Amino acid sequence: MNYNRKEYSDDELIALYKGILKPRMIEERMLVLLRQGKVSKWFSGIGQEAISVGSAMALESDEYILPLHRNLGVFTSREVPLDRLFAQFQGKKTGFTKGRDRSFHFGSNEHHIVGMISHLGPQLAVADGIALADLLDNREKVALVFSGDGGASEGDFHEALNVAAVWNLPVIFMIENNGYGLSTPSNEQFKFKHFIDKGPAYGIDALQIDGNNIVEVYDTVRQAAYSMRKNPRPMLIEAITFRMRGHEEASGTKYVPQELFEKWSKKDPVENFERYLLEELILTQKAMEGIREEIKAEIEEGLQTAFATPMPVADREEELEDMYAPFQQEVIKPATDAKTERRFVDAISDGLRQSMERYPELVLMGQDIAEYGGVFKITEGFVDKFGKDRVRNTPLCESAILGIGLGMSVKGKKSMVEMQFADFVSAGFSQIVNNLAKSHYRWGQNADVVVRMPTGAGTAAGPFHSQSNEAWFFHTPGLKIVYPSSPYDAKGLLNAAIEDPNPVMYFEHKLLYRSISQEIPDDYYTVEIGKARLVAEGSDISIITYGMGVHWAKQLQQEMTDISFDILDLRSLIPWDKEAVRDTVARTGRVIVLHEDTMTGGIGGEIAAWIGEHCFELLDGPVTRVASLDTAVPFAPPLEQEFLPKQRLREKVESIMAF
Ligand SMILES: Cc1ncc(C[n+]2csc(CCOP(=O)(O)OP(=O)(O)O)c2C)c(N)n1
Repeated sequence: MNYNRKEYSDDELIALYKGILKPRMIEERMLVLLRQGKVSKWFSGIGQEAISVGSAMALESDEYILPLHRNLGVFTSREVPLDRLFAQFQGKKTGFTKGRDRSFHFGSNEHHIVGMISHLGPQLAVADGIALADLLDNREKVALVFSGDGGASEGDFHEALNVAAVWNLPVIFMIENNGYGLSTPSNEQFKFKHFIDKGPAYGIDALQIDGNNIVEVYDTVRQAAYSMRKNPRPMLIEAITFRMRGHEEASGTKYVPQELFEKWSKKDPVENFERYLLEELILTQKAMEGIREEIKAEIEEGLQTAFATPMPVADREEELEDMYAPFQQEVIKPATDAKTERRFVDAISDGLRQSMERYPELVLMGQDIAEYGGVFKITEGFVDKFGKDRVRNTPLCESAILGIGLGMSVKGKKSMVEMQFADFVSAGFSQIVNNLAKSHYRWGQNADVVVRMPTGAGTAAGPFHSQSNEAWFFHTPGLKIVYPSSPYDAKGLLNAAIEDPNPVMYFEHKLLYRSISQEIPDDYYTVEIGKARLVAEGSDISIITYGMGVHWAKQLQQEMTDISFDILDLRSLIPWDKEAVRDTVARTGRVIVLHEDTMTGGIGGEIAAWIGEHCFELLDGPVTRVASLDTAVPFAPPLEQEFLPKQRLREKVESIMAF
């Protein structure tokens, strides 16, 4: 192997040697522990250490790295204490996730590392978000994120590279091309020859390097980072390497031709570098032995501490509490009595504008939200007021933008991501339910992101511009969900959602945008998240609902004047106001849970179940649900009217009253 040391001093080369030796020695020890049944699962990076170590050592210590499952060398190079690292592998509380996640699935802001989620690809956009935050704050930093050749087939890879290119984000995309994705060889994974061919297609500079040559990796990343700090832009580095062991230890290597192992064993990144250092008289055999002894002692000490730590004891309260970043909302009242009549759509816009004024760290991202003002014109005029840095038109890539929101949170920013229509959130679903929702529980990193969701039917817009999909998120711990039905709540809940450091799904019904208006305070104010609103107090029947359901219930109340309705607008779906639900049940004993979303698996099912379980003695009849038909949302108005639950509400009220 050809090492070109350039101007690097002996000390620098020795530091690289120590750097690459440590993960190798840890791995060798891990393999023994694995055979002894003391470690459950191991993804080996043997043969690929030069990439992790060379990259990590080339960056400044406060530049973020986003490693994957074979990048032990990143953690060791960032000097993560070995006892904590091993405790993490063993699921101990003294690891980085309190025993909640395994192996390398953790981040540590102290070490400027954001670890992976199993899905691989979503990691890439998080790096974009970190780089964007640095860029906006003129910090002259780069972020480096890893991808395997297999993971690069995911759509997330394309989205992250494309946004990074368009926004000139200083991200190094380090592709470890080791020839296999689990058992799948490259020729079954992609048709192109080299990843560097992809760079220019995105408008990104790309370099191919020998991933087994630590000096080459180190030097290339150093130079790239130096240039990118001064002239922010992404770069793609393809490191050619080989996976010397199975995908994980249990999966074996039968599917890999033996000659490849023979060929690549000659290129071992540790042995070759050792030989070079000896030949160049930079280190003696004896000095190397000394280094090995030191590392060995450190490993053994770390292992002893980790093994001596007991397994975690589950504490239910703590488990539930840690799903969310701690936050005690203080409800803010408007400073004056000044009020203006505003439509629902204008109330949202007003709240967003005032939140932008209040939080300089808030960045808005969405398709066509800048000069065009968004398809519903909610951000009209925002670019002139707040500038393009903070009001960002995005390419068409929901997943990347949501991941960027998480990356921005790592750097203390707030994001509001506008879905053009709530339906399109499915294209970014994994980022929300796997990354944003679980991040705080896993390693204590909150996702300070509000996702605005123009939702609902009634506009003859067909199956893909009309859906109610709040139930997709209702089932995901870690998210909050708010769903206003009035202009007052629309503004107050949006402000509250932006204040909250947790990921909040904010649903806004499109049909309400321009059909309702109300006098609302001119000043900034917030509405309490988790608090329902009693719309009408009555004694005959309760309608528990939210969003458009509130308006249907109110209309029916006006039509059926002989019945005394108690109408409860939940306003927040997670958390939802159990006390208010109990109170309404206590007042009437007859309950309908109404929502626009389809019936099966809808939120009404959960609320009805809770009432059955906790308010049984208060009931005078069965808890009933009224919801849309279990079909897609149809386009033609007569079909859509039949789909929606409005017509069935009256019948249900009559039947419950007759019960
Ligand atoms: C979305 C998703 N699909 C499938 C998997 C299962 N899986 C985990 S790693 C892996 C192979 C990844 O290959 P590559 O990106 O080349 O990285 P390598 O393991 O070779 O380092 C697969 C298929 C996964 N984790 N996530």
